[in-house]
Amino acid sequence: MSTEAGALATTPGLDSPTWPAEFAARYRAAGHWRGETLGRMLRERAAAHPDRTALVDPAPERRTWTYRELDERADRLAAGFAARGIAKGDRVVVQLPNTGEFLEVVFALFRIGALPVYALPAHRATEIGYFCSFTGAVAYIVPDRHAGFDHRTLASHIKARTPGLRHVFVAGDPGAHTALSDVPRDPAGPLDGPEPHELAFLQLSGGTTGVPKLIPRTHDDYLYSVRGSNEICGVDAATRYLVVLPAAHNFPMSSPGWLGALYAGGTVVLCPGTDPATAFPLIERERITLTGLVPPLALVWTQAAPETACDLSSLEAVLVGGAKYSEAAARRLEPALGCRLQQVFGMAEGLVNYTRFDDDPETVVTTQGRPISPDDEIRIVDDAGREVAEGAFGQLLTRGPYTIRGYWRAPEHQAAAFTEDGFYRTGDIVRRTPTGHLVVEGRAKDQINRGGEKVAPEEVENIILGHPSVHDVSVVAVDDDYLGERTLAYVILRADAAPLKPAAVKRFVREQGVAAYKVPDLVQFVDAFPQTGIGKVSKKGLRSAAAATEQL
Ligand code: OOB
Repeated sequence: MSTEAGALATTPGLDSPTWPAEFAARYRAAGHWRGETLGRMLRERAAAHPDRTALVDPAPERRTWTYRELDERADRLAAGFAARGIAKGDRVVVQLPNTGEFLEVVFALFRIGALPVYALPAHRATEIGYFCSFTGAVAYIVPDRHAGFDHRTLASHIKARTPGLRHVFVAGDPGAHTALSDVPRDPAGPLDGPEPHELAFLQLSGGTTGVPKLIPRTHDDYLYSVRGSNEICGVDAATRYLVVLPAAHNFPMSSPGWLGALYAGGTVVLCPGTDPATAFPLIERERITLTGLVPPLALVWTQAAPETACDLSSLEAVLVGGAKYSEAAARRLEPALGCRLQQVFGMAEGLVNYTRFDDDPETVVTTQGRPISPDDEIRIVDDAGREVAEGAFGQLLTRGPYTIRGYWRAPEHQAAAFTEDGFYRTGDIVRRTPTGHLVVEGRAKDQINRGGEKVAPEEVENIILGHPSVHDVSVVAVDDDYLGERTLAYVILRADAAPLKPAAVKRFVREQGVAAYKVPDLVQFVDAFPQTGIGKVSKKGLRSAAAATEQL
């Protein structure tokens, strides 16, 4: 595949730009890429300690699987999927909550070399329809019901309008589809499986454009980020990691997450909810040592911990990231939860930064950490792409052994998202301290970070523009004490349209079938948008107008 960005290395089957040969050689020589695959990793752990508990799924009744059981389940399901025609390189949209089936399914797909496309449980028809059609998915895997929503109905709708989608597998009662438990589990001959430099899965980008972009991660690069994270976070066989955030998100998957725990021979405990009433008793009962939270959850846990009757003393550290964690909130976490805080500033595209255990306490509460790898290259540049003075703010560009060189099948986005020499433009505004720690100061990209959940304004704007009464719309972030940011839609109605209520706009967005976190929190009707010098809608002007409006 050739791209506008010039001489980028590509490998057939990857469908995206990859690392040039000299970089790949350097990362291998440095021992970062070790020729591992996710499937073989689990196999080796199962051989080394078959009877250790790999995972605990506490709801509705407590189930535990040893490493041997998880490995065998993955093998048998891989055979069943293969018998159903799912092959290496095929895409499979996986939308499962935090349950044992999630791990069983993704390891089965890793074994085959089929690529999970990681949907979030909150996604609805618009997102899922897009993932299935854009990736040419052959299968879609759902729970029967989750959080009051019937995923089987959604799956029927998607299947009817996506001709290439051959299978829907359901964890639980299948309705009109195939139960995951009915997929034949006859042992198959050895599967070819993927090579370490090949793709392991497609992760979703937070998104700044009308539709999310897909992030191609390879086995080698991803496992390096897991191993590096484990070293930094002290993950070992005694680690008991609680998966609180959706297991499909990069943070609870690999920073160091459930993969880190499995890599080290520890135990993964899947949390069915995020609230202290669900999580705290589990921490006590399962003797949880480590977990990862977004800042709004960290706030809630910090407030609840001093009041709880649960024993949280097993907790050694809590990782907080995904959105800016305020210094004031960060200072309160350790005393309240009685464990160490580690800040994480990461992205599904690659680069992950952590504060370290031996950082001084001020660094832990005032910075978002420093990169995992000595080979993570960091550039902080001004709008013209020139490096800023040391310590000054600028846009963060990065390149390294686990940061992608391009999105999957998206050559049209290459030049905007990556420099010609392969640096990913994160869109984050940061400064670097003398110790090399990064402080996130803001954002240059058009994205709203709703407590870690990323919303692309353009996507929401396009939906609202579909309303017959709407002439124009602009979606911006407003500051929020709890979430950090919330979404505000400024709407200009058509001259001939009857007045609308904000609730009607929100309902319209919801009815289009999108994740609930994309429904605007606030809607304001205006006659015109502030404009920039060249007549474009000024988002900055809208943001300051929002800040000045009392009733917000
Ligand atoms: C994580 O990954 P994504 O892909 O959902 O979002 C990445 C973006 C970053 O570019 C940045 O804008 C924001 O989320 N972000 C933070 C942050 N951590 C992420 N902004 C301020 N402070 C932080 N600590 O969110 C993600 C992936 C792996 C580990 C942790 C988070």
